[in-house]
Amino acid sequence: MSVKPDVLVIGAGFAGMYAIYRLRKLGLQVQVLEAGTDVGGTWYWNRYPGSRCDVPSLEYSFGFSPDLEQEWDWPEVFSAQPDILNYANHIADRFDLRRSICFNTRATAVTYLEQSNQWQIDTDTGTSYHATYCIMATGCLSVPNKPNIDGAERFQGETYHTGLWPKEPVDLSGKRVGIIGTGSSGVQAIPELAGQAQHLTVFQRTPVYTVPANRKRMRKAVQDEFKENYRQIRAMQQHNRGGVSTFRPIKSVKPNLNRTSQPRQTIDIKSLMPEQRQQQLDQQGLESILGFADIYNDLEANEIANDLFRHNIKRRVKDPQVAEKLLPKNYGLGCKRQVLDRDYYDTFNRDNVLLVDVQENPIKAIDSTGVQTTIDHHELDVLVYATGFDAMTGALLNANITGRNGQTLQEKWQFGPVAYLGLQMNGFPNLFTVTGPGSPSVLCNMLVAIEQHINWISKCIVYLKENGINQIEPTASSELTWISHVNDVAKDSMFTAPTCNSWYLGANIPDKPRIFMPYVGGFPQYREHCETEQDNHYPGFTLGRSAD
Ligand code: N01
Repeated sequence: MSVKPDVLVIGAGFAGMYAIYRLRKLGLQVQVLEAGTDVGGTWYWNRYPGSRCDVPSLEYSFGFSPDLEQEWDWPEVFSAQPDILNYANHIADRFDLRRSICFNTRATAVTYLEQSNQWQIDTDTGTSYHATYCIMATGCLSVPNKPNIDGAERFQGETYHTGLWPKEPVDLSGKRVGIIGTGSSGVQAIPELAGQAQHLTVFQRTPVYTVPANRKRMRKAVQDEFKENYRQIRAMQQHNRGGVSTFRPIKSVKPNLNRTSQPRQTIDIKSLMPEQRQQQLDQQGLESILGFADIYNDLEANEIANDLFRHNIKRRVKDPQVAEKLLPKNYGLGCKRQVLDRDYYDTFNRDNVLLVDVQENPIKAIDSTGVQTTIDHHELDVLVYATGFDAMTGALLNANITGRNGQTLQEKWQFGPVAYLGLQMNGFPNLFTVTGPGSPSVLCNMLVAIEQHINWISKCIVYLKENGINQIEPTASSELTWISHVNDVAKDSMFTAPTCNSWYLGANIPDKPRIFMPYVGGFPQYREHCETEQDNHYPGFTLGRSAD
């Protein structure tokens, strides 16, 4: 006999997994629907060679269970995808989560039934599910973007997308491989593919600013020190803009363990003479340039830093013509998510790698044997799309969500996402989004953001139940006030500079409204706003009771 859940959750990535744990602890029945065959979300789908995280693993981990923190060991400071997926699997086993998940089940429609105050979720298995509350734990970077290139379906070779990489091993030996895209995924995959394939052709539209990734193995002494101090570290995360603590190991010395980028310096790049800047680059590395105080708010300072990056590329890449193509020119540091690499520029010194600049020489079509640009035809056995995602809104819009009065989410968001705190939308009662647009989301350590959202949602549902209430949705005015605040804090940042085109802005998807989607005001400020709502019994929301 099946039990009707209190809460339906879509997605069994880290958010869906933690939702099971949390909601069960609160005595609620929860059912998760997951399209994949197992847990892990992003880390389940993004198995491409070179895939790894840009947040240190001791921080990119859950804080809800001290036992979990103590028993799990990370092999590297910044983990590769298989290690993060192992962690996800361990959590699923340890907390017996899989019994609440229907795998191989994709939600095809999510509909609010007004009369019964229920959400109905139709799936591709033919089964429909019902519950009062629905949580969209569908991820921010989970809908792969595959550009519409003429003739793509005619390609006779193997085709892969980095965001949908197969579970089975892909053998590239002796093959001519092409890759389209040089964002974070492409930059990580390119050195690996070049090492495996007979030949690699890189189709680059926009060059990146990339810094060398931290490659350190985890030292036991450092990990032990983190484990001893985890309560303090988790508290520090709550007060950091990006949800990463400023904890530095003392006993195990060796600095620089715990950084995604160089800590902010108090000096300005403009205050240094050109030779001093060069000296810093030479002695402290390219990543130290990211720490200057002025480069994200002063265009002149930004351009000085951009130029140091270009200078570094010219030094690293032997062929000056290739180096020239790799120079980012039309936008500045801070516009896009910072890319981290392992041997990216050295890869272009290899004999088996060709760089094609598709700005200069656009892709005209794909045919049965390869890629045709305006001047060349590139014969390929394998074509890899590293072309990113329909970020933040893609998965929600694709889910066919219909709220009150038959209003679809597509209609509500036709000019861009409108939501309160990235948690709920007016007109869609009892539907929650995890790390949705208008929350810090992709600008924050995802696991910290996820825990905070699931804790908030769980507490909210318990409050409703305890108070005989079964409906909650934000008021239209709190939603609009919040969105205008989200826009205000983003408007003078590098993220929204006129020359900037990023997936944060939706600029990578044709016809997507250009709106800066995540909340740039920082995790602590955002969290306090959410807490104020709960402490004051949800003044920005309408609460109600309808027939069960
Ligand atoms: O996607 P992207 P991604 N013809 O959108 C190009 C996270 N992540 O998967 O810039 C030719 O950044 C496109 O060119 P352009 C991280 O948050 C994290 O790499 O649009 N090229 C671009 O070069 C990251 O930011 C990690 O001109 C086309 C590339 O494809 C986010 O995921 C690792 C094209 C897409 O880059 C997304 O990264 C991986 C076309 N028609 C991902 N269409 C880490 O933790 C698109 N492109 C380290």
